[in-house]
Amino acid sequence: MSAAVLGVCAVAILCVTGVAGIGMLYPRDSESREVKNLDGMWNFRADMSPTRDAGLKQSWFSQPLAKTGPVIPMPVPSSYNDVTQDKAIRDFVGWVWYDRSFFVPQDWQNRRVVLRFGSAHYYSMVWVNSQKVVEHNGGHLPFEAEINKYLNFAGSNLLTVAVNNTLTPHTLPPGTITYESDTKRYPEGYFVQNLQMDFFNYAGIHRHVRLYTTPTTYIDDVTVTTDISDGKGIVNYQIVAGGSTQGNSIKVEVEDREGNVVGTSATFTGAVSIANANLWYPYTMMPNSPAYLYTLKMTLTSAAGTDVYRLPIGIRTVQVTDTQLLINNKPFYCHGAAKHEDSDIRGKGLDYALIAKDFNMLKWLGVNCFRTSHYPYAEEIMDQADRQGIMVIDESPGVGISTDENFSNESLSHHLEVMGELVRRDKNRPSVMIWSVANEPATNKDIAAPYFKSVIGHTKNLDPTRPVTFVCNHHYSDDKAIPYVDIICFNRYYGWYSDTGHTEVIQLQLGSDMDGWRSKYNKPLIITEYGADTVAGLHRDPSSVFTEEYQVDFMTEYHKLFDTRIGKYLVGEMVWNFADFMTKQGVKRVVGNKKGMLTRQRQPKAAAFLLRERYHDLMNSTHHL
Ligand code: BDP
Repeated sequence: MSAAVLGVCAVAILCVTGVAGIGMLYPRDSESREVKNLDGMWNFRADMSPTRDAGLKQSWFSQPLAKTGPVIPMPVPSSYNDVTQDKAIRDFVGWVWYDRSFFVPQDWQNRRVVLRFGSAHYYSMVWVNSQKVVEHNGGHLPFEAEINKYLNFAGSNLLTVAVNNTLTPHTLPPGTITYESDTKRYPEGYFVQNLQMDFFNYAGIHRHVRLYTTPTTYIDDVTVTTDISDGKGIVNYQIVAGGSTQGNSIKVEVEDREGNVVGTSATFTGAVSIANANLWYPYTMMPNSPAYLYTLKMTLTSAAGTDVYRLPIGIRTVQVTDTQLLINNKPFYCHGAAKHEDSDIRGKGLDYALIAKDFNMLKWLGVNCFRTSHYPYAEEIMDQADRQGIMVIDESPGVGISTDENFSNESLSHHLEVMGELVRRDKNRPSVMIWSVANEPATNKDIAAPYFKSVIGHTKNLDPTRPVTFVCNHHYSDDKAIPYVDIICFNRYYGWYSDTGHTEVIQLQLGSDMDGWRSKYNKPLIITEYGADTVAGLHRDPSSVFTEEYQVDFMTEYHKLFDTRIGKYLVGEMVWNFADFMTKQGVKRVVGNKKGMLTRQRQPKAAAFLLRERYHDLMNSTHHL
């Protein structure tokens, strides 16, 4: 088998992104728009052929999947890995196929019909009635296509999706395939996927699949930035219309929570000023009225009729000074957690019960910020951060960038493209306070300097209003990319991966490390990871590694040191991790990574109570306005 068969971008010429227009607005109902959900039980078939290309060669998209061979029911959204009892599906690498049928109302014929995927991991091809409508390269961001010309309005339609989870040196995250040719040790054609990240490569159609309609002239995109001036909230906006550009007019209204119109405008680009504005604050800064959201109502009138789109917006500013992170010009101390999006059974599939539980647990812990380690999370999760007032470090899937190939021009151009898709999706979210372009890349390499200069510069061009960073695990003496960031984010494991079991060295080592960063760069710091694997229910006194007592002792040492730097230059701490999560199998992982404050079932370990007490104290001492 050749690498070309599995490598998703081995077919580089075909690697087009599925960008229908400029915008990627979340599908919302309105008086001019309709949304139809295509979630549910789909037909599923993994292409188990030795080269994984039988489906493509035999055009499985040209007929219902069940006619090409055996299919099983597969929920959408979900990862396919943990749903069946079949190890071959759990560990599958290559193309999997999904299909389902659907109808569209006949009165949709005169509207624009868009098919939108919240995300599918990693490379997707989509056919409607056997005709290719879109391809998308990347596992964590939405893509869509206008499908009017492929639709049958008089009967059933067939929707077929092929998804390939192969990671290559140029995907984000990157990975490789090893082909074993020693037939004394491996069966013929044997290959394995090597991961460069510490989480399971869950795959499938992970988020909603939806159809939505708009008039043929429509609101395609809007960019909102906000400011505060003399007690007034300023909403700067830029609206882009799609379809016909002739003779369109726009009405812009800002509505408060009660639906009162508090500001208006009638230009595509402009600013609305709101007197006595209610600012968007994280819930820890404004417990009685957190996360105030206004609605930006846009009404586009054209020869095609009227299109209405409502966007929730928060008025707030974010700034970084030499020593502080400022929200609305007030110091903000981030006490948070890094997360993952996975859970039992569904893998990384969108799950509203899990989202609600996670936000309830975040607040129970007293968390006021989280990092979307190590990929963009579902829009429905980001909605809750906006609504509930939790700050987010919004991270790209740039995790595990380590080999020379990962720094190649091909990788760089994909990384720039992914940052474009991420900023386009999340630019209007008040909760997003910092963009993180990568986690733990090999920034000790010389090539990392131009690479990250370019990715960070590109992201700043896309959004000049937010700080940009990457998360670093190198020492200040050998890192090459920190000069380009606005705020230093770094991960440390003293007393775990080094000096294992020796909590007594943590304060000394961490203190000199942090002071070193500070004196070299004069920028504020957030520690974005520190943690110890802990098997819930394992106890030992005095503590030793993997016990609940050790996690408590370990964190206590970190906390003592943090307390000596808060108010100087440390502007945030984030524990690794919010909850246990699945990884590939390995001798260092006992059914996944166990550094969670919570088990994978979201039950607290002893350290969760320690963290809760600390975060609630910090809330009172550092935040109340
Ligand atoms: C850090 C990584 C994170 C890992 C963690 C660990 O950023 O993805 O899960 O280490 O080893 O280096 O637990």
